[in-house]
Amino acid sequence: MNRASGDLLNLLPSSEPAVESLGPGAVLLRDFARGVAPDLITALDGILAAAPWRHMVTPGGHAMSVSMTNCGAFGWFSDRKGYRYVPADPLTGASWPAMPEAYRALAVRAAAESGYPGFVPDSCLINRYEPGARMGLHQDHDETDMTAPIVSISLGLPATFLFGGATRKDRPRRMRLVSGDIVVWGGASRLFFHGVDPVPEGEHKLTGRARINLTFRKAR
Ligand code: MD3
Ligand code: FE
Repeated sequence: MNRASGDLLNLLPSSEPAVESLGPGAVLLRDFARGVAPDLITALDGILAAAPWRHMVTPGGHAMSVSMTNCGAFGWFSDRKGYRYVPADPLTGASWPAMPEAYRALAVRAAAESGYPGFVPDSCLINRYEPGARMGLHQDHDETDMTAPIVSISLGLPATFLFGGATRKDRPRRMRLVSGDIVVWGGASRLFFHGVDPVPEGEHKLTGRARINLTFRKAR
């Protein structure tokens, strides 16, 4: 017996999240971060004071339309020399800001709810999409331990997420992610191609003209 199995039982109050499977190892927790979203945005101000938004440059020499920063022991970084995780912010030379405990705890709880107990994130890449910004289809393969999932928290403006397959030619499914949604990508989905369509114009009370995505990773 579980929440999805009953009819009358589902009328009972419950603090359990709505858990939806998206594919092998991928789980959508709709609204999971909604209540704490304002606190997550408040904590972001402290991170940005030390590590401001910047448009990273791809090895091909193009500035990404998404602006980024990081917190945690390691941060994802890209320039002409390639993609990699680094312990210090190349912009300032200082260590990346610490991962706020509220961030870490939420990501660990989301992973556990999704079937990944013992997730130990050491990196949080923070993406900022202004209207028009997008992320082309790609795989996340710069991490060492592919048995660890990636936890993604959407905040602010909605976006259409592209969820592909193991090869670039697998036609991606499109799904809308809104503020407060968390997706946990593990198992076979961990190396699936994915991306984000250009974010439509809009205004959100938490973030203004922006979508912000927190992605928790075990980099090393
Ligand atoms: C799906 N970010 O930073 S969520 C990224 O919304 C990235 O900002 C997107 O893709 C965003 O690399 C997507 C995170 C995500 C991360 C890893 C995945 C989705 C994934 C791995 C497999 C499938
Ligand atoms: Fe990605």
